[in-house]
Amino acid sequence: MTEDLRARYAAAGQEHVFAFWDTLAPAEQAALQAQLEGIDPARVNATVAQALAADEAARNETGARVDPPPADSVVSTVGGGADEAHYRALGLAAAARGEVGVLLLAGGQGTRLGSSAPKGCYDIHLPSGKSLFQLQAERVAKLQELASQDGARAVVPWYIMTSGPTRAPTEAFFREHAFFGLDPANVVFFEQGTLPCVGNDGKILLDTPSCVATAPDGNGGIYAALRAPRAAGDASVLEDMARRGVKYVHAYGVDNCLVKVGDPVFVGVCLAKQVPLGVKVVQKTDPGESVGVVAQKNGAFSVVEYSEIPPALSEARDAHGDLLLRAANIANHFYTVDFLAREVPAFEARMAYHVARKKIPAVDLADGARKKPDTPNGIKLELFIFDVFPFCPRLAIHEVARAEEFSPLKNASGTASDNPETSRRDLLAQQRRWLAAAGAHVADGVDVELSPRVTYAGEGLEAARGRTFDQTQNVEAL
Ligand code: UD2
Repeated sequence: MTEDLRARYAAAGQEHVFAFWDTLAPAEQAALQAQLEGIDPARVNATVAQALAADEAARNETGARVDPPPADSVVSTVGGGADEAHYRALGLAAAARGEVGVLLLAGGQGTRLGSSAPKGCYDIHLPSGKSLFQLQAERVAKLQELASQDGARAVVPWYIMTSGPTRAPTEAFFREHAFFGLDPANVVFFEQGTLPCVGNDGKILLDTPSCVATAPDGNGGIYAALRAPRAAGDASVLEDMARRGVKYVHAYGVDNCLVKVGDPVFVGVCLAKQVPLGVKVVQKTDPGESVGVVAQKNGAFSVVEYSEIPPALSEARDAHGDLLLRAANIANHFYTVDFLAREVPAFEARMAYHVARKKIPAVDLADGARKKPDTPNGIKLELFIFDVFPFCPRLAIHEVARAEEFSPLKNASGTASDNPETSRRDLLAQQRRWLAAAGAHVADGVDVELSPRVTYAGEGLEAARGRTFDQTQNVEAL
């Protein structure tokens, strides 16, 4: 091992990572050395210090002025209306010009769900048995079809951010399913960064005697990941977008079965408002719901995350009895590529990491045994995707109906909410509403699933008029 590597870790007070060096086989030593050379221990210390200071400040921040976002930044299409059609036309026209790309956030480890596979692989037990990835892939295909006019074949490239733990199984799942019919050339995988986990004492944790414990750097890791080469010689995502002429990006979380992938209405709202950044929200009614809330904090846009909001603020109500902060963030964002490529790098270093206190399996330095703690023994550092908000003076907040757009899969089957059962229920209820609006009749107790090949958001169901559906089924064509 090169002595200056050990010296760098010693200078940062992190020399304990070599504690078991002499017991390691040569291959293990090589693996540990390679991993340690990819980590800057001094930067880890600085990042931890900045994160802990920001966490402390946020917890003790009494002077912060937190208000609902200004009304003129909010556009609501709840209940549809003429404006929605106008926005949809703007968004579809941009997609038709090849200017819209979709960015899927799929690096989360889904620990609350209890599944070891990436969340997108999850089967919420629809009649079709489709996974979340398949539903989203077919929505991309349908959007391309809706945007294709006069014979031109619109392409909506799909960029999928994975993390260390989710990359291989995600790519394998797409290959096994032949990319769900999409052209693989338009599905671009990339990987977010990871950061070492540190103990409550700030010391880097070892997952094994020859491996540092690491975790994905949060969905805010997307900003650095967009610029990083995807593999030796591969263009970065931003370079790929530039080559394709992509100007606008719709980014969303994988776990929402109702997500309108590349939503032309949302894109249209942001184009009409001419903003570099947009966020889709639904009305929050339960103070304890695990969602961030869009706010103005000390005069700047912000999302106050559910894991950091003081109870007094999450429970505060206005004169009408509604929650004061009720613009619930649903992990659904719009960007201009220009903002991502040119504006974010200028302020990125000022975004403080968040501290997630977790139970992290780690090697006990006293005896070299790997132990799974039953109380939080350390922190994972993560950036949140909305940490860019305070640096962006102009953004659009697009309010949509929860029943049409948001039913996240967070928890295991049988839990109280946000689970496979609620996902299945909400998607089938939405499609039952679409069929009723089209003049079809679905018998009680019957579940009729409409494939994204049939409809993207309830349009194109004229052929269902007058039909009665009396058997649970998945409809791939009308
Ligand atoms: C997210 C939002 C929260 C609310 C909630 C709604 C953030 C930071 N918080 O909270 O405000 O909107 O969702 O469902 O967005 N992900 C990565 N890499 C990571 C971590 C997460 O790609 O390192 C992805 C993850 O795969 C998912 C999305 O980001 O698609 C949200 O992650 P989560 O489900 O862990 O976030 P949650 O529920 O804590």
